[in-house]
Amino acid sequence: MFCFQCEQTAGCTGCTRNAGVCGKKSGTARLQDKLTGALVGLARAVEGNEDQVTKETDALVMEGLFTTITNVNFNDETISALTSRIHAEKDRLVPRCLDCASACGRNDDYDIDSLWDGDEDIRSLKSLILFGIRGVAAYAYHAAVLGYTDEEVNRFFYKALFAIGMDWDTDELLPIVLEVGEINLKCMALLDQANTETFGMPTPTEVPLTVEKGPFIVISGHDMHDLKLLIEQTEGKGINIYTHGEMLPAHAYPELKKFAHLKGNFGTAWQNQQKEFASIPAPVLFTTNCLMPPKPSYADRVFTTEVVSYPGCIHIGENKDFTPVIERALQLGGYKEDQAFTGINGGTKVTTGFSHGAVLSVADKVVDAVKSGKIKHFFLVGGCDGARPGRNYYTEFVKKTPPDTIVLTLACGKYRFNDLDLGTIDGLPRIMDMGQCNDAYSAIQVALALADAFECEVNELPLSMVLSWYEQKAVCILLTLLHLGIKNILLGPTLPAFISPNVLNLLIEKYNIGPITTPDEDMRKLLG
Ligand code: FSO
Ligand code: SF4
Repeated sequence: MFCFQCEQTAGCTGCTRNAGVCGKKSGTARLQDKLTGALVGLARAVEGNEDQVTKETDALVMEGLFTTITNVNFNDETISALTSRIHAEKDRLVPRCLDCASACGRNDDYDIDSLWDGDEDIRSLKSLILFGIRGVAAYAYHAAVLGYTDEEVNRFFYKALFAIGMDWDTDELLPIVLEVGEINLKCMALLDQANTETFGMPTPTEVPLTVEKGPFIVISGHDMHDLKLLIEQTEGKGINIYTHGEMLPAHAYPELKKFAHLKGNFGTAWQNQQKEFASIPAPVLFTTNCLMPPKPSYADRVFTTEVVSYPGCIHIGENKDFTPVIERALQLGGYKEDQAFTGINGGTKVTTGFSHGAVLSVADKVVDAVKSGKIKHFFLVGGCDGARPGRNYYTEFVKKTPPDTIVLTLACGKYRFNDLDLGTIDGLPRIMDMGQCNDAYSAIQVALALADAFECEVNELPLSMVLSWYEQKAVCILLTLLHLGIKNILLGPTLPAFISPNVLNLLIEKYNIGPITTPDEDMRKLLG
């Protein structure tokens, strides 16, 4: 196998043995490569047949790309079935192919090995495109579930997949890399619209970390629609719901927080799940990544839905009947007494919901505080968490931020510090959780509004971005920031293995992107 799409890749170069660091087996990796090759084949078949593309074709492409994101699907059976559906769709688009004896290469599946074994700069740029659109597809999928789609976003998937299959040089590929960022901005806006129009504008909300006695269900992942359905199906049944990981921001949406049995948040970021789920008397439902191979101690309590799948775990299908999860919760019964859990730093509650709507509603206050010198600097410390030991950098960095600075955060990396009480500035909390990784859209909106208020470029604001990455959604968000021309981003804990030295030099030259060093040194540099 060869896979180097995430931050924990073996030796910071690539997973090549019988299984990846994430637990993906080599056979599954091969099937995911085949699936991706089939998607390129489908994109080739779409070329010239655009009028034949239906919303089912688009949905299939989103599903195929999302399925191959790290920690989503470990199930050979579902991956193979999905590849067959992609082949069937290609045959529908180009039925004549089946009877044609000459191999024209126009509609063939792409052999992804030719990408992994190719020139390192081309491999680097194509990887940025491929991993980037995997991330975009996840966001497009969540929006589509709520009934929101965007033609331009959907069309771009075919363009990008087609490019991956072509023998193009760096000059041809580089603009497409940046276009991934542009399209992702549109896609995050679409998902923001889908979430806020469906569930209301998030408002700052305190979320307890205590699990109350009695039956409960833990729900993980990013899919708010699944959470809503689970909340509705458990209403009046004496079952409480606790969010986990990236589901935490759900507590801030008016149409979700109105349910009294959506009680609080359980656990921290994804990489701690094998320890945190081992002994809870409750089932866990995964709606997206990040699923780790379940340990025997709790495997029979793990349920999956949508594109998430793990062999042996019960999957809730399209009918969205959560009865098996509900029955398991009642059977397990929950805790006999309330359990007071804490965050990583000992805090008993966290706060979320600082969406663009919430922050911009107090924009005057923020601008005044900057003008009067009460706020000297903003840090966006956000992104994914992960298991690599160096990630405590982010906790240390936040602890070292001076009292006249604000920390904006988002995604699961915040669990390193979101239970810290850093106080307030003029009533504004010093740590503001803007939401999930896709809510980078909120951070961008706030940055643009501040630039507007101060009549300057975003790069001229007293704002620094200190980002952590793990999987492919972080790739598309990074490309969005580059598309917006944002400079001086610090990225860690390690740089992506798929960035070749030449591509890295290019990013440094154009955007002055750099690796994190130590909290002290970076703080000095950023405030200097
Ligand atoms: Fe984290 Fe996992 Fe949201 Fe990712 S839970 S790592 S970037 O899936 O998507 O932040
Ligand atoms: Fe390795 Fe990450 Fe690929 Fe898993 S997703 S096989 S850990 S590079």
